Amino acid sequence: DLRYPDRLNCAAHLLDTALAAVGPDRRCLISATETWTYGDLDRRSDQIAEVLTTELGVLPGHRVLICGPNSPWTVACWFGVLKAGAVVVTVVPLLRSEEIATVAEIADVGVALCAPGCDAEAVKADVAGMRVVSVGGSGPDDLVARCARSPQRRFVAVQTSQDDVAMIAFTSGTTGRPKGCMHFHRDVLTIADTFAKHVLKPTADDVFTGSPPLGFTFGLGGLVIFPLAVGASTVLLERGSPEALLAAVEKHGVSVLFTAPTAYRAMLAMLEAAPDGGRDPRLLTLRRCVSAGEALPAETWRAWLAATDIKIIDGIGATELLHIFISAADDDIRPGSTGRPVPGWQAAILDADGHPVPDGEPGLLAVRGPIGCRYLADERQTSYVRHGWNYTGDTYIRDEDGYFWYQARSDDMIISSGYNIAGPEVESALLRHPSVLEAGVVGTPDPDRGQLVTAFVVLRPDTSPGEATVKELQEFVKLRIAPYKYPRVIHFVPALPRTATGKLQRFKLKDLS
Ligand code: 3UK
Repeated sequence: DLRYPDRLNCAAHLLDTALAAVGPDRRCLISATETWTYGDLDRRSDQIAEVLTTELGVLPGHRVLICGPNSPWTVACWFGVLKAGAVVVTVVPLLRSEEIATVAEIADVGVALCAPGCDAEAVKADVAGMRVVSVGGSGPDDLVARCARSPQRRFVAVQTSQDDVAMIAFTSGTTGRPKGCMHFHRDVLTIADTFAKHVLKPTADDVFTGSPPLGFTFGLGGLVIFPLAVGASTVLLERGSPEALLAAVEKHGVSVLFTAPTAYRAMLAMLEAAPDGGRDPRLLTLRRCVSAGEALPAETWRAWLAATDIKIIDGIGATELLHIFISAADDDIRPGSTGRPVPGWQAAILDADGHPVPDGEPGLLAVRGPIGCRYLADERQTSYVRHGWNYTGDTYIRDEDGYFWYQARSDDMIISSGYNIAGPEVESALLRHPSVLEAGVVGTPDPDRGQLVTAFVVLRPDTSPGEATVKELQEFVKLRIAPYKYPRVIHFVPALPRTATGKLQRFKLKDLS
């Protein structure tokens, strides 16, 4: 049942529910230097709302940009802005000032809350009328200092409607002008009541951690909304490298992990078998692992199962639809497949005209459910939302049992000598070779074949990148998938270009060759 009261402020609702369930002294946000209880988060977000409304002129409906690392203060800003009835605008950190300025202009941002890492002054110069306030920096104007001075009184959260916009999340897309995706207050609760409730099933005793930035809705859901909706605690890492993830799991007894496929592979390369051949002693508390952002190859899923006895939950989500809408669940898992629609969601494979494509054949993934895509002032709305469905831009196959198998981003399908080839399938085949750590496969222009299947491969440290290895990898692929798909060109590289959210930047690979 996804009905919510008409008057709904998702921030106040989440915190009030958690406080009623676990009380104010329960640990909520844990960072390298601080531990905040639920009471701390409630009090500090009240103070932020107070400062925003009384000192910074923020009114309900105003847009407030938050640019900060995964930290307790970034979370407090998120709750404070929403309690004030304003709209949170999120970006992933590490954006350059020019990109932040573009986002600020599209979203008509009045106030920007920026942690020290974010180039606040540079942004200010570019956006007329935007006030930049530092968070966790120094000086009397810093938000943390303002909060310390503000009266210790309760802020009565603005009574927004369930379908008032709560947040505008900018897509982590790798090309083109950034798109702002608007989501309602009810949408924030809906992700906890669909994917989290039916698939993840967390409890108040769980400890969450992961690598995605909070400015990316994968991170916001997995590291803030899901744990807080059940009164659990969450470990926020400023740098969620694979080393840092392993260390955090051990140090804080983490039970739920959110990260992307590359990080699972990198962690596997670092794991040590316990003396009895069992699980790495650092990972004993781990219970659930979620992977999203790009496809999880069956090989990675199997290797993680062998090392940890945990079945990774692969799920596809999108900024447009806030979080995960197709996923594996408990024992309902086919390695290499994304799984089936999350309860509450429908998915279909359609052609461009909205007609169904038969099972077993590739087509466009179309989904619909409790959350929809609403771009902020962007004409691309009508290419994402068509025929009553959200077209995610992915090519998928549904099998006869209803499982969805990722092929590629639709505009990344390689066409070589008339064959359609999905780069990720070739990548999965390469990853099965013991010398391959990472692989990225793209189509590059070729006068004879139209496009050539070209692979970029990161080898394990002990392998030599010579012509013999090229031949060996090509033969290896030919034996495992249809031979016409094998990479005719293989480049060895030290690393693959990826976004802050773990996605392979295929356009950069194309430029490299
Ligand atoms: C791709 C996947 C195969 C796919 C996201 C979980 O990634 C997220 O949002 P973005 O807007 O990108 C969306 C696109 O990414 N993708 C994501 N997950 C998978 N492809 N298998 C997967 N498991 O192309 C999709 O259209 O950056 C993921 C939760 C929230 C999110 N925003």
